[in-house]
Amino acid sequence: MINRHMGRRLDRRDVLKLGAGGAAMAAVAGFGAGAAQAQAKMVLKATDVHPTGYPTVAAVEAMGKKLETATNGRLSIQMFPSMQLGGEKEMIEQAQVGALQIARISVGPMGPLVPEFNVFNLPFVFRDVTHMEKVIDGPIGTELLDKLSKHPTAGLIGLCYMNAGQRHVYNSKKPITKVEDLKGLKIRMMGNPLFVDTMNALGGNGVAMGFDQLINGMQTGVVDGAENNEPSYDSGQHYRYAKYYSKTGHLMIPEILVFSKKSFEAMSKDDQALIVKVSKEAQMDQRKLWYQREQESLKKMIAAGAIVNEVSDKAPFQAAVKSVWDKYGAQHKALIERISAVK
Ligand code: BDP
Repeated sequence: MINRHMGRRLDRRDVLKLGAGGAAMAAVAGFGAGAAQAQAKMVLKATDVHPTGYPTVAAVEAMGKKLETATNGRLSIQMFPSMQLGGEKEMIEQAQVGALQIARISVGPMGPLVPEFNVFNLPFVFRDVTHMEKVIDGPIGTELLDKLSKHPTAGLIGLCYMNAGQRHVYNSKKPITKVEDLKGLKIRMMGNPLFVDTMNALGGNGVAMGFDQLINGMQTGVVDGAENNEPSYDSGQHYRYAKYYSKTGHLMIPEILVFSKKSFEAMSKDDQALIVKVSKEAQMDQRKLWYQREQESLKKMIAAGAIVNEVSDKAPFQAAVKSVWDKYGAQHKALIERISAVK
């Protein structure tokens, strides 16, 4: 597969060849001894859809530096940014088989795997960013990460969350100031039926598509636009294809860092604990970078020609997505109540 923006994309065979710290782990299996495990050098492969310099990428790289320092270089992280290993779907699959260790993905595609995550994916579920941060930093956040880690077939360990601001609709046709403006617009949504239902409930036409397909989708007119936070819109240069950026703020979905369960279980308890510790620190490191980047991106995209508008009355948008809450929220009433009780 060729990715025009990044040069040749690695395919699954390359990934397996590059190894999941594979040689090191094979050596461990051969020795079968704890001592060998403690000494095995491992390069943890990490991936992200975003490019170098993006807050999530920088935070995971910083995590790698901490691992190197703490283990005298025995553990390190090699980052594959910019969708080099595919979109989020491919990233999840590779982590599941141990072909990569760390995938930084959105909670968005996690909903079909662990249904409780769909509560974070419900439109307008968080009052504001502070509310969202309190939820992910507190017991609910931890419980959901544990649910993922204990899931019998997901094959992933949930390490930590990261910030991703609010998602706003952008398109090539017109500014969205009221819910009726979405009518007839084809808007790319993340791969989870909840999001397509959300866009359809708002009156648009939701189209499920990988992030790695989006530019092509906008160029060919398969979609008129998409929805995302400012840093994604800016770093993907999506303003070149869809200049109207309307602050609908309909979704506030945290990011999640997942680790391959297969690889994790092959590591010593001490190494596992170290990875958990540095990832909790990464959750906070990323947050600082995020707030700076949001501001920078907003300035950059406006300078590049994006036309940004506020949406003053969100109430009709909230009313329109009631069917989504009925369909995906009814089975999680208690969790939703706990979330709204977080002050
Ligand atoms: C971005 C997330 C990224 C998602 C992307 C998307 O950081 O993980 O893949 O949105 O819309 O905000 O797919």
